[in-house]
Amino acid sequence: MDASYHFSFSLGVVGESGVGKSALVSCTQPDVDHYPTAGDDALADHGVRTRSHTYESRGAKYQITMWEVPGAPRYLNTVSRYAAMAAGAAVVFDLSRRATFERAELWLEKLDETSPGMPRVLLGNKSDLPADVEPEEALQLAKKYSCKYFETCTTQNEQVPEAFSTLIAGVVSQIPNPPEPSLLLRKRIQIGRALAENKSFRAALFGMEAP
Ligand SMILES: Nc1nc2c(ncn2[C@@H]2O[C@H](COP(=O)(O)OP(=O)(O)OP(=O)(O)O)[C@@H](O)[C@H]2O)c(=O)[nH]1
Ligand SMILES: [Mg+2]
Repeated sequence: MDASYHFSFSLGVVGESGVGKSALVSCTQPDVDHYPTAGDDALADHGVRTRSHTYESRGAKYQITMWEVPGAPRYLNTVSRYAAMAAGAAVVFDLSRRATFERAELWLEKLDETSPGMPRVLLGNKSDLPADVEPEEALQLAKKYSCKYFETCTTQNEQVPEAFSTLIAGVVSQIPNPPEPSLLLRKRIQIGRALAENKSFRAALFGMEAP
């Protein structure tokens, strides 16, 4: 794991079983080997899978940990526990299976309960398949929960980078200037080792003179 980041935070990927959460995480992190989920999940960690990567923007390095909770109903409470630690979340449904769209609102509500105002995106995945959900309906749901909507396809990596960049930008834009630790913690963003140890960078961020 790269310890040279300035900030770190986690993002949740939630939604019904089989909508493509694991595929989306793999798409975002192509260098990491595929990992098992769903039926073959180890119950010891409540089926939660986490993976980290670094992301750079405007000279700052972020360590981003993505976690995915399997879509089976027995994991709904696990989501709340993890959502309480996340800085942002993607709620995913399968465009070709209407029932998963109807359940997406439950996941959005659940996130609102634990993390009101947290940056989120709504993803209608599998845009390569015949759609069972009208774009207007999904846009309306996204509007109700103040999030952006993307139609993604993991097999062709369509709209996946755009969707996660938007989510990450939403989190990054909440970093206060100066990055006061208690405000950061409220947004579930941690200060990384690079920021803690790099006095000149920290000084610039805090608007102080470098020693
Ligand atoms: N056609 C199509 N199939 C996809 C797409 N994304 C994922 N899939 C397929 O959908 C199935 C389920 O994908 P997963 O990523 O395992 O779904 P999941 O949401 O992680 O499921 P759980 O872990 O059980 O909650 C797999 O067979 C994927 O190959 C897509 O964009 N288009
Ligand atoms: Mg999965």
